[in-house]
Amino acid sequence: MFQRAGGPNRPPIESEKVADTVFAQYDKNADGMLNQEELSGCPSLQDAMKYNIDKNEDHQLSREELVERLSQWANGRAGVSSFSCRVTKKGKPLAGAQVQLVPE
Ligand SMILES: [Ca+2]
Ligand SMILES: [Ca+2]
Repeated sequence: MFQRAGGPNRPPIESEKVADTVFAQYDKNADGMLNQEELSGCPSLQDAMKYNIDKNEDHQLSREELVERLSQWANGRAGVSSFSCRVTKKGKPLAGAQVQLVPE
């Protein structure tokens, strides 16, 4: 098994950036959590809630939970075949922010 530079406990910068963008877009009430209603705007994430992404099982997605999952996906360790989430900012698509992580 390979270990990436930076150690296994440090989320890649990309995951942090993606999480920020996702929350900027979907956290409508800005409480730092994505609830079921907010997740309905992003079917891929809503789907992901079925696959242990919701660590504390409060049916809401925290930024930490998202970053952790994104990191796992980025490292290709999760059993999710694909993740696609179109990110827009202020109603306009954010250039280069289409998120697609496909584990090998
Ligand atoms: Ca929220
Ligand atoms: Ca949670």
